[in-house]
Amino acid sequence: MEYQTIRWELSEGVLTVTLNRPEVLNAVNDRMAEELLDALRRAGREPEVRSVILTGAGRAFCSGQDLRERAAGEFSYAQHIRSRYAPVILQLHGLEKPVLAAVNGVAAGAGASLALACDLRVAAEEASFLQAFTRIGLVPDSGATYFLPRLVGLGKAFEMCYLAEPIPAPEALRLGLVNWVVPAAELMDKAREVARRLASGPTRAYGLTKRALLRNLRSDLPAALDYEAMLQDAAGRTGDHREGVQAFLEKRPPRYTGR
Ligand code: LHQ
Repeated sequence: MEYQTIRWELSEGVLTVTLNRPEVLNAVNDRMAEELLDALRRAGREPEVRSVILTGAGRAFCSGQDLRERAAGEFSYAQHIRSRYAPVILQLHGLEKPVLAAVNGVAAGAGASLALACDLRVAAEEASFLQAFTRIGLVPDSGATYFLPRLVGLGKAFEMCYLAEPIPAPEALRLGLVNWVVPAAELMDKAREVARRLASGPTRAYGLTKRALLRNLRSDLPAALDYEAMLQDAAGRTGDHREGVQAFLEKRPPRYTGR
């Protein structure tokens, strides 16, 4: 698929996907949702991709649904969310490689949900998170009601969804909504530093770690212990595990290949 609304750049095992409609603050139209899904599926398939950065072109990360694409209320929102947004969120969440959002500016509505569905978030000092939905009489969607209470607690999630005020990056850091805040000029350097480190790590173990953390959000302790044991069998059979132990015994840094 030829991309018109996003950019795909692969370098040193790090795939950078850039939402690229800066004139509308990277609002998501049908085409962008399709391209994003295609890019994330490719990221899962291609072994050269060992970590992913999601970011936005221009001054915003993403302003959510393109409100100009269709007249309000004139199509099935349920069908639109199920066919456009849910597959992207599930793909981001299920991608068994580390995924990092580099939040360069405002992340609003479903744009915030895209950032929340990533494993890690680094934000520019000027970035903000806006649960814009109730401003236009809508319900938070694309995973916002799933991720927000888990990341910031129910009380803060209510506040963010009801009042729909932007949460500036420094406050987002205090809340645990983002992992790092850096000056805008350093955003991509920081994102690449983290993503490169992850891209040279034991990809399969990271993927299985993601699976365990996400599944065990919904498990009791005996089930969590059992699931970890099962995944450890898979990790224990990888070449990267053998290399990790060998490197430890030889007192040298490991050279992981992702296999
Ligand atoms: C936009 C947008 C935008 C089009 C800025 N669309 N043009 C899922 C499926 C089904 C139904 C509905 O919803 C959903 C999920 C959702 O995502 S609902 C939430 C949709 N998003 C929003 O409500 C946010 C709308 N945008 C804003 O509130 C502001 O633009 C923010 C706070 C993000 C930024 O404000 P400013 O920095 O003041 O920028 P601006 O408003 O001047 O925007 C710049 C341009 O971008 C402007 O165009 P113009 O031609 O006047 O320069 C905006 O119209 C355009 N734009 N967001 N979502």
